[in-house]
Amino acid sequence: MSLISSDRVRAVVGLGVSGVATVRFLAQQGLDFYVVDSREQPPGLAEVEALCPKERIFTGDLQVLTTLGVTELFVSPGIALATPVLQQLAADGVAMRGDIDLFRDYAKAPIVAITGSNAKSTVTTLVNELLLASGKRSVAGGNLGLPALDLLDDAVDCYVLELSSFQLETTHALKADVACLLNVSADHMDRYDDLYSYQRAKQRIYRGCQAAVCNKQDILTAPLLPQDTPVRTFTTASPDLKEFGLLKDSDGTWLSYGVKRLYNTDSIRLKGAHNHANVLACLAILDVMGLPIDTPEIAQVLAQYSGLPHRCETVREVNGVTYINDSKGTNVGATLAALEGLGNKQQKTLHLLAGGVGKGADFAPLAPALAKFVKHLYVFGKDAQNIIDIVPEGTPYSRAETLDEAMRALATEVNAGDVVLFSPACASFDQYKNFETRGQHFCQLVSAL
Ligand code: UMA
Ligand code: ADP
Repeated sequence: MSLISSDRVRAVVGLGVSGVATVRFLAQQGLDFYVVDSREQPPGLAEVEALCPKERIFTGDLQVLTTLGVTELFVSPGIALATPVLQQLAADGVAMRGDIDLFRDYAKAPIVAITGSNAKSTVTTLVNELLLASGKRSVAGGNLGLPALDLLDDAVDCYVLELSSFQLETTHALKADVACLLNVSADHMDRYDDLYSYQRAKQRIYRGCQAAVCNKQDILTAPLLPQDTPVRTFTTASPDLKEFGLLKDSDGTWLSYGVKRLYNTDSIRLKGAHNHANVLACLAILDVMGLPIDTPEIAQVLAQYSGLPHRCETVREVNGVTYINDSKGTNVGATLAALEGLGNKQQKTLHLLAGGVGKGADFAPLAPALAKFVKHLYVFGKDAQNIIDIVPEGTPYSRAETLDEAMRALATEVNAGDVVLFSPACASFDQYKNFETRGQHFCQLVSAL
């Protein structure tokens, strides 16, 4: 039986992967819908033409939505709700929903929902691995790549969803079993008026949740929930009694719960303080689900999980110089974490390659870390000048048009013992299709050295 009412006039807005998954799902339920995309030839058009009568598909302009008598829209995450035609329809009472809202209506198994400005994909994939190792039939998707609606399956024990602020804007009552907000730092400032409106979108993850996990060191992640909702916090400092954190002793640094030492950081493969925070968040999620966190199976996953490609990934060492690909560093917060995680406090060894599309970001928060850790900075791409504007005195920099050019400039500057960090602090779409192709290009340039 369909859960959604048949007297609504609905339209799927946008034909990327979320829109196509929504079309597929609505068609499977036997429901009628319109399909609209602002582009003449959207990527999913061919598949949608096989699922929906031609006279219900409109491409080239969203304005047509005002003529269809719609009452409910499924808006793709890449389309801002501030788009004038959507604002007009919302003011007329049309419901603005998204694929995650629809997923919520149909998902029967518990949902673990994860958001944050950074580390979402790392934590989502690791939680999924840990749940699988705990014997759960768990699946992961959402902003990670596989649209949530494609995950729906009655045989699943648990859904692990990575959610973006864009997806959360069109999700009204997620009611996750565990909702986790990892961190909030400025991103997508070309789509939000200010950090506060971006944070408000992120905080929607907590709506109606059964339990929450947040970051003790980031007040912007703190949830406002009924008092009896269990909340676990994590920190990279010493933990309070009912908190996940790091304890140091003569045997090293331990991932701990209160005073209980769980895992020595030497026994886990992910390195750097930011990754320790990520693992602590994963353990907090499992713990609040009532699952054991100190089993041999969990220990094995933590010892083996090396993270995803393009996230502080060591490419290779050439003549004593280590090259690191952090192409997924698409905002200031990610690049800061990489600089702090890899920088040497005693001696400046880092060569940072950065640039691309700044998405309206203020790069100033990078300045202290540049001064502290960076031996030479190389900037390229559309918003190179905005980065140059904040470079502190005493940090040498070179300006290039492209990554190839920046790599040529770098060749004469590096010495054995140095580390080359490709962490752009920017989106890639001025010169690349996405962060993956940008990262692959860096890896190719490094392979050719
Ligand atoms: N577009 C138009 N006109 C339209 C519809 C879309 O021009 O009518 C454009 C959008 O402006 C955007 C592009 O098409 O530039 C894709 O938008 P979309 O909403 O169709 O995107 P999907 O293909 O459905 O992919 C989305 C997420 N993309 C975005 O939020 C932009 C994917 O996250 C996600 O993996 C996928 O759903 C499955 O859930 C990508 C992403 O970049 C990786 N996310 C951002 C991030 O991580 O920072 C939020
Ligand atoms: P997201 O899915 O949120 O973009 P990823 O796991 O793909 O997150 O990592 C994105 C970027 O954030 C990478 O550059 C990675 O090195 C960096 N990063 C990973 N963990 C953290 C953290 N705890 N805080 C800040 N940045 C982080």
